[in-house]
Amino acid sequence: MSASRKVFVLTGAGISAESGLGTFRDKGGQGIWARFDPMKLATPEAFARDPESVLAFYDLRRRNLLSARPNVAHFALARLESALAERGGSLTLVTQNIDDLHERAGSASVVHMHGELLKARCGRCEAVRPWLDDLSPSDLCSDCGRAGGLRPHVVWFGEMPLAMDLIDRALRKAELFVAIGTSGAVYPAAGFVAEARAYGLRTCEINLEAADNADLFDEQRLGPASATVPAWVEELVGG
Ligand code: BV8
Repeated sequence: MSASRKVFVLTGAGISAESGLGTFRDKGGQGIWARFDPMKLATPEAFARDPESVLAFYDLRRRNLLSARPNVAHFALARLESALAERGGSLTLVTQNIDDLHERAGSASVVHMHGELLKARCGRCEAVRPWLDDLSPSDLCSDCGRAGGLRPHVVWFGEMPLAMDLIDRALRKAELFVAIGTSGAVYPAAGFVAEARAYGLRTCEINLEAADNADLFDEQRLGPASATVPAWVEELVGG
């Protein structure tokens, strides 16, 4: 792996678990989706039906995020980004996470394929603006001045993920595909490893426990991201 200079990394909730942000489907049944029904809170239909409950759900997660801090796994990926650039290589960092911990750890280029919790989007004029406070149906859009259209700038189930063309182009150009802290349960992200294999990339899974699509990876490194990710980055660009 150490020869690889064009690296594609996909992260999931597992990389933010040690920053105190819940994962969705952890075995202990304490994941977010064990406590909240995604089909009642993370779909456009749910938002149309009951905007208050949906917005309250994201208010809770936004407050949690504002009191969270990036961990050593986030910092290791920021280091990898600059180290590869110094070597004429490149890192494409795609995350399913809606938190901003990669950016707070110093990653300059992060592709949020499922959106960003600290931004709001107006359903009327499509404007996207930073939003750090709770969000309510009576809040006015600062662009079109209308109320009732603002929603978290996140991708709900049944909605098209963001930057899919960019992601496909980067997958075709990369030499190594690494999935970190993701269970491989949600598509199209869970399908990237198969695409990577089809394009001839080496594939590696870094996870606490084997993902649903673990058999599609050439290599596996199991353990908490705080241990596995810095060690992997050191191996790739250290010394
Ligand atoms: C779409 C934002 C059309 C909002 C999210 C094909 C087959 C079956 C179903 C489908 C299919 N194609 C589409 C679907 C439907 C659906 C889907 O996949 N359903 C699933 C449930 C079966 N997909 C969609 O609706 C997508 N849209 O398909 O549009 C289309 C089709 C083709 C091309 C383009 C468009 C939209 C999906 C996005 C939904 N929004 N998030 C919000 O956050 O509220 S998804 C959300 O859940 C996350 O973003 C993430 O994607 C997913 C959670 O997964 P993970 O991040 O992997 O987290 P999880 O808890 O599951 O796992 C954590 C992992 O970490 C575990 O492996 C654990 O072992 C590990 N871990 C834990 N602690 C640590 C650790 N690892 C290391 N260290 C630790 N300390």
